[in-house]
Amino acid sequence: MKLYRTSSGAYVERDGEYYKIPGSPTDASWDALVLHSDLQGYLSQIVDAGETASDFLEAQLLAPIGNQEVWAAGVTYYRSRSARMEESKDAGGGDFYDRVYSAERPELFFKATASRVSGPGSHVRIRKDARWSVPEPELALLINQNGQVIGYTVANDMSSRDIEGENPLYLPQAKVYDRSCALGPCVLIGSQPLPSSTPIHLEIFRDGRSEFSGTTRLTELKRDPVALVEYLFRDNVFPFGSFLLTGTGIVPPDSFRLQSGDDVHITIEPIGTLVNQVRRCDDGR
Ligand code: DO4
Ligand code: MG
Repeated sequence: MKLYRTSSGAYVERDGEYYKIPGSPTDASWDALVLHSDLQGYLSQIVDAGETASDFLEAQLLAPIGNQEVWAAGVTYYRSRSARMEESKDAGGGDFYDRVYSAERPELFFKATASRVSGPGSHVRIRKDARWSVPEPELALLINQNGQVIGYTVANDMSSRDIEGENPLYLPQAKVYDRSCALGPCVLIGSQPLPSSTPIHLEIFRDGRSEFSGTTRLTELKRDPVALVEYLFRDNVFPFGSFLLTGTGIVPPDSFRLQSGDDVHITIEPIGTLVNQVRRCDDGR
C-alpha cells in the first residue's frame, strides 16, 4: 500500500485504486496517521471497505510530511566515502570520512524541518553562495514515535560540495537551507526491509536531454537501516516520528555541477519516482 499526501487530503493506493482517508488535509491529520498504533491495519480497513476515490490528483501531491523531523546518514556507501575524501583533500578532511565509513557509530546529521522540504513536482534549491551542488538520491525511512520503521519514501539530500569540501565543519551549511530536501511521491507502507537488490536510479535532465544518470542498489548500503534508526533514537525523543535518509551511493563525476532549470528524477521501485526542478536562490523561492 502507498500513502499519498495531497492538498485535498490523504489517500491510500492499492493495486492502482485510490481510497480517501477520512480527515482534513492538515499537518495534524497527517501526524495522526504517522502516529497511529496500527497504521497498516487502519489503511487496510479503508481499502477493504471498497469505497474508491475518483478525485485523486497527482498535481495536488505534497511532501509526505507533517511535523516529523528529517535526519540523514552520511558516508554509508563506498562511493560517498570516496567523493567526500576527494572534495575535502585540500582541507585535510579526507581521513575523517574514511574513519566514519568503517566506524561502528554512523554519521547522522540533522537535515531539515518540514518547512524546508519540497514535495513532488515542486522545486529544490541551490544555495546562492554555492558553486558546486549535486542532488543525492536516497532511500528514506519513515519512523514512528516508538522508533519503528513504518514506511519508505524517496529523498533528495541536496548538497553543496564546495562548502562541505572547504571544511567538514561547514556540513550544516552545505546541507541545511531552504528547499534543500525533497521527499515523495508517497510513503510505501510496511516495516519489512526492502530487498537488497532494490535499485536506486538518478537521472538529471538539462534542456530536455539526459545530462547524467546513475544507478546503485541497496546491496551497496554498508549500514543496516535498523542500526541507523537505533543510533538516531538513542537518547532522543521524536514525538511526531522522523524521516531518516540512508545516504547516497550515486555521486556524479567531479566535473558535474547542478544548474538552475535541471530536472532531477529519482526512482526507487516499488515506491515511485520523485521529480523536482532545480532553482538557484536568486531565481526566487
Ligand atoms: O558527510 C557528509 C554527508 C554525506 C552524505 O550526505 C551522504 O553520504 O549521503
Ligand atoms: Mg546524503
